[in-house]
Amino acid sequence: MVFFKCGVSLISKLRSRAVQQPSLRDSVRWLQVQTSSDLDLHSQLKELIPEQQERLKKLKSEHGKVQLGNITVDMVIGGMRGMTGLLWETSLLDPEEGIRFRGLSIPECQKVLPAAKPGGEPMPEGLLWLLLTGKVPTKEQVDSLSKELRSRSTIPDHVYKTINALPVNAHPMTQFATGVMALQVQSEFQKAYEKGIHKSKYWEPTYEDSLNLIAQVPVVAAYVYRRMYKNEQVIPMDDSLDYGGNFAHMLGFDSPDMLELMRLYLTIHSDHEGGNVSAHTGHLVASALSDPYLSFAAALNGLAGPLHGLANQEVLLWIKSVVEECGENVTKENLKDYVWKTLNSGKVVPGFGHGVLRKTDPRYTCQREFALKHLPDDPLFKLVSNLYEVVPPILLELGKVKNPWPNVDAHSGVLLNHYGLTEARYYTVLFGVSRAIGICSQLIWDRALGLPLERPKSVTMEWLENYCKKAA
Ligand code: NMX
Ligand code: MLT
Repeated sequence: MVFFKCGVSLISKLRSRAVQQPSLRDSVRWLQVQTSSDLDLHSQLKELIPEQQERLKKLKSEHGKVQLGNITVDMVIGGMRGMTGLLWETSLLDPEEGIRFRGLSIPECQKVLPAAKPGGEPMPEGLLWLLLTGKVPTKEQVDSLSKELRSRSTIPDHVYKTINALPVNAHPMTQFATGVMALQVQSEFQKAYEKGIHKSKYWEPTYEDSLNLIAQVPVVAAYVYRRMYKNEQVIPMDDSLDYGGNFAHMLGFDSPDMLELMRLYLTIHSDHEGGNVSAHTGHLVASALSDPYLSFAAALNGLAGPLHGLANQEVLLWIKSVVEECGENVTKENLKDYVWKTLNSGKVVPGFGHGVLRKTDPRYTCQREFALKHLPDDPLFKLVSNLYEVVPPILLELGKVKNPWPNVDAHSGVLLNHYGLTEARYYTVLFGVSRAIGICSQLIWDRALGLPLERPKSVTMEWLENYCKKAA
């Protein structure tokens, strides 16, 4: 019996495409139609974990010595770009096509994941279920998970007091990461480890911490927003709302379109395979058996850098500076001049370029589609559309940029701004709330599969020089 919104046809289509595309075949192989009516995510995982443990054991014993290409000096000194060195089960990034969550692209997720309203955007709880189990959940399962997350969302009072100890104008990411660190006090993993727990059971308290963390980050994030920008007037959770809808509500935005935007936003920012700075940081810190709170707080500190998640803030501030200097109806010629002015002052054009992607980010495209549907006449959206035409040729002209196309951050700010969330410095917190879903999902699997301490080898320049001399 199949409990699945769009029926078997889409999965059949995916499977037949997977047969034609070997890269897709591996990711889709694990994706299954949800065949159980069990509403409990934990019992689903309990069933899946032994299978996947066996799969990893077999991979190690049968193929452990297979070589995966060659590592070059460029890769060693160039931020490990292009070096395959991490196991990350929840998603896989193709440079041309973009992200796939457990084998499903963003448009496919938009089709098959349950929505809060008919034909609406996917619910992030559904994506969480997909990332954790590799299965598309039913609407009933997603509703049950929404309820469970609400039941886990109570924040201990000391968390608010800890945030309040910071100046109210401290960067929102500093306040948010501080709040996450304060939540750590309740870690079930830490308690279990202190008591003594067998390593085969690590995933269970990690699961508890992860679901609690995912449930609580929107509440902490909304508190930071209301503290900073709305005279500390906190809005309580609405028990009738889902995860994404509730987050928008607690921030103070109740229009149905903003609720839909938040569901889409939290879904698409959640996971981007393992090598990006935040996911990799979370995974690295967790590899020392640090609990999910410690690991995720570390990830947030990476996300707060301007080359990574802070770029969403930088994009809107940059766009506003364009408007300030050139007006809202800026011509393409003036835009070109402004882009060159930015580059000539030694800065990057925020929202463009990527460490892996070599085409327009599908997360940009789906936000553009949202804008075309809901706010086609917004002046800043028009400006973003013009930038899509103006920036890539200029970046190509520079001759060194590997990907001149827009990334996820090029678009998110103008959508939020349109619905009244105008405080750009806050935007990276939204990215962070979403990323808890991806990082924690993988972390549960890190523990279930018993992944080891991460500890790559480093060398000095002298070592490299000597090595290259010998190799010449
Ligand atoms: N504007 C100006 N220069 C750029 C840009 C850009 N948007 N993108 C890349 N370059 C430069 C880069 O700084 C480097 O210059 P140099 O050799 O002088 O150091 C050169 O082009 C080669 O860089 P790439 O190999 O193309 O890119 P890399 O993988 O090193 O970096 C980013 C990727 C995303 C850090 C880079 O494209 C960038 O700085 N983009 C703007 C910031 C941004 O939008 N970040 C958000 C990324 C997505 N996210 O959410 O994390
Ligand atoms: C992300 O979502 O993490 C960014 O696109 C950066 C990356 O993937 O490297």
